[in-house]
Amino acid sequence: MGRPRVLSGVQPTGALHLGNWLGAIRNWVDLQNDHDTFFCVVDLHAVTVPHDPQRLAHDTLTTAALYLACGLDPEKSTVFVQSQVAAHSELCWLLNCITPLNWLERMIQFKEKALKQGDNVSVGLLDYPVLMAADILLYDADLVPVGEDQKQHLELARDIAQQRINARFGSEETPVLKVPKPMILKEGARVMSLTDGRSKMSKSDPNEGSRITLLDPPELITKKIKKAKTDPERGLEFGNPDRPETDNLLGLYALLSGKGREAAAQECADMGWGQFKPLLAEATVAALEPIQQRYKAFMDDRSQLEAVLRNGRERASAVAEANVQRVRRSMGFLSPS
Ligand code: AQP
Repeated sequence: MGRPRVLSGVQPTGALHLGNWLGAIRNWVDLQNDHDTFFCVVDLHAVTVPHDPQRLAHDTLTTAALYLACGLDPEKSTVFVQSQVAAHSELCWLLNCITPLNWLERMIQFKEKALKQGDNVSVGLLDYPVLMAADILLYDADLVPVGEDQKQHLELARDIAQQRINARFGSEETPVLKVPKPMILKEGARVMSLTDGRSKMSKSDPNEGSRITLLDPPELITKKIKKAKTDPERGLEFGNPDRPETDNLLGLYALLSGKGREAAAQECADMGWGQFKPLLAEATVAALEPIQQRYKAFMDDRSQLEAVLRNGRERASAVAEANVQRVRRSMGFLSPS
C-alpha cells in the first residue's frame, strides 16, 4: 500500500491570517513527510462570494507563495491552482446533476453566508460543497484535513461518492470513486478573532483589527495585539468559558512561542495584560519573520514560483483527468474516438 493521499486548499479571498496558518497550513507541512499530499489554491471557490477581478490573480499567486513560505515543499507536495485543472469544473457539473438540491439547502455554511448576502446570493455559493466534493474525489483522496466548520461538507462528499456515484454507476467490487475519510487534526488550533473571542478569525471580517495576517509588518502586529479585546481580570488561563479572549490569546502565545500550552499557562498565570501583550507581540513577530522573508524571496523571483505551479498543474491534471474520465465512462458518456 502506498502512502495515504491527502488533499486540501485555502481560498484566495484575501491575505492569509494566523488561523489559516495555525489551523491548516502548519499541519500540511507535517503531513507531507508521510502522506501523498496535494494542496491547491481554491480560486474557483473564491468567486462564490462577490470578488474583485483586479485582485483575484494576485491573491492566488500570493497564497501559493505563502504555502511555500510556510514550508510546503514542491519536491514532496503537489502545489497547484484549482482553476488551472479543468477537471474540477467538469466533475462538479457531473456531480451537480446527481446531487439532490435539498442536500445543499441544509448546509450550515450556505445558510450563514447566504444570510449576509440577501438577494444577491449566487448559485455558486449553494453549489460550493459540490465543487469541494469534486476537488476531493478527483484525486482519490484517502484523507481530508477538516476543521469543525467543514465536517458537514466532507460528509456530503462521502454521501455523493457512495450513494449517488458508486451505488448507481459502480458496483461493490469496482467502485467508481474512493470514499474519503475526515482527518481529525491535532490540538484544536481554532484561532479566534482578536476583537471577539467567540467568533473565528476570518479573512472576510470587515474589521482588519480582528486578524493578524501572515504579511503584517511588526509595528502593525504590535498595534493589533495592543488593541485586542481583553477582560478585566488579572492572570491568563485556559478553559474558562467566561474568558474566551484570554483562552485565545494564551493559545496563540503557546503556539507562536513554541513553548506549548502547559509552560505558557504556567508562565502567564499571574501576569497582567500590560506585561502579556508585548510578550505575545514579540513571539508573533518572531514566528512570522522567517515566513515573511521566504515569501519576499518567492515574490521577488517569480520564475521559481511559476515553475512550481506549472509542475503542480501537470501532476494534478494527470491524476484528475484519469479520474474524471472514469466517472464520465461510468455515467455512460460517448468516448471521443
Ligand atoms: N480562524 C481559524 N482558525 C483555524 N483554522 C482556520 N481556517 C480558517 N480560519 C481559521 C482554516 O483555513 C483553511 C482554509 O480556509 P478557507 O480560506 O478555505 O476558508 P475559511 O475557513 O472560510 O477561512 P476564512 O479566513 O474565514 O475565509 P473567508 O473569510 O474568506 O470565508 C481551512 O482548513 C480552515 O479550517
